[in-house]
Amino acid sequence: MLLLVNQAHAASGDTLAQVKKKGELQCGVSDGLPGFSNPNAKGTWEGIDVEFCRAVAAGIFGDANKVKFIPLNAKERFTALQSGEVDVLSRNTTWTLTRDATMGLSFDATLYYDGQGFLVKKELGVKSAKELDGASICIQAGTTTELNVADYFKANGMKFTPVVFDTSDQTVKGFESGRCDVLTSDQSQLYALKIKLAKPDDAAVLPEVISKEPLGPAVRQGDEQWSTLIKWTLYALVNAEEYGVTSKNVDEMKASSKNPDVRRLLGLEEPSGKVLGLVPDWGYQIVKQVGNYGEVFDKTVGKGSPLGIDRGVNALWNQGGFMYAPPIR
Ligand SMILES: N[C@@H](CCC(=O)N[C@@H](CS)C(=O)NCC(=O)O)C(=O)O
Repeated sequence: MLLLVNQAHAASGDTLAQVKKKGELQCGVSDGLPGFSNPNAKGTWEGIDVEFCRAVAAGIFGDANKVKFIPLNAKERFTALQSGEVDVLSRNTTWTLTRDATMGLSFDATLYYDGQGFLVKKELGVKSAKELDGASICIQAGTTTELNVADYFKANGMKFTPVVFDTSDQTVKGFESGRCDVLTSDQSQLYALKIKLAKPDDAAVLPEVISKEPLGPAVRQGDEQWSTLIKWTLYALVNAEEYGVTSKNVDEMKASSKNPDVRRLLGLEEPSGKVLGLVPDWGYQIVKQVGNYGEVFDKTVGKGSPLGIDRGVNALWNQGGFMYAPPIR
């Protein structure tokens, strides 16, 4: 019965109305992955995927805290979204053709451009993934990781033994306890997982990146208003960085900026957040409460975080990266 109700809800295309009625956004995140979505010592969720949901809530409610985080492992995540258990999946999930076209899901924007890599024990003396013929490899079930590693070994005429786990904790423990020679996952996650190891310096990330992993939010297909709102939340974060609006200067910008791009972002000129069904000053609320894309990147996965990842291709388009948002006008 619950499933029927949820399916009806999913099909009716009124996710925004349902979320407003509930008074909170239900956001599907990982079971715990530093930098992306991970509860801190106080039990508060942190990470770039978490901040994205907080930005969505800031736009809907004017309050970034109106989010309930629902941890999901890789295998459960799509069912949770399809059945209506979560309103949005923000869980280091790769946008692929099969997921977009055949699962009743919609991927509309990329929050973090990633690619798959390998973590090896230094004692193996391996310097390249091409030297991994015959290796045993710890992988998480239900991921693109599982599929890509098979492709890579096949393409390079090599063999491997998969050692498959359901959660990242189990995968790391498997690697640490010697169940496998190598751990493979999205590269960003290798940095996150490496810091979880008892002896992080005994492991090394190999140079090869074997796939494209555009990670971003997914929603149910068939609710255009919701898809639009989700992607424009990301565009607000990115545009804010491009226009130099930060959580620190946003009040000053609101009071004195004459730049029409900034004024529209902050809801001072039309079109305001109302066209998305959001609070009129959606951009102001997002930047004030969550920060711009660069600030979010920095504190979660970037140089201001334990992961210390470079912006790389996740830099703005005008700084050599891929982050490009359509104009707010
Ligand atoms: N981006 C890939 C991999 C996603 C994935 O689940 N990676 C694992 C490897 S670290 C993970 O995040 N685990 C955390 C968890 O199970 O909650 C996908 O969408 O399939």
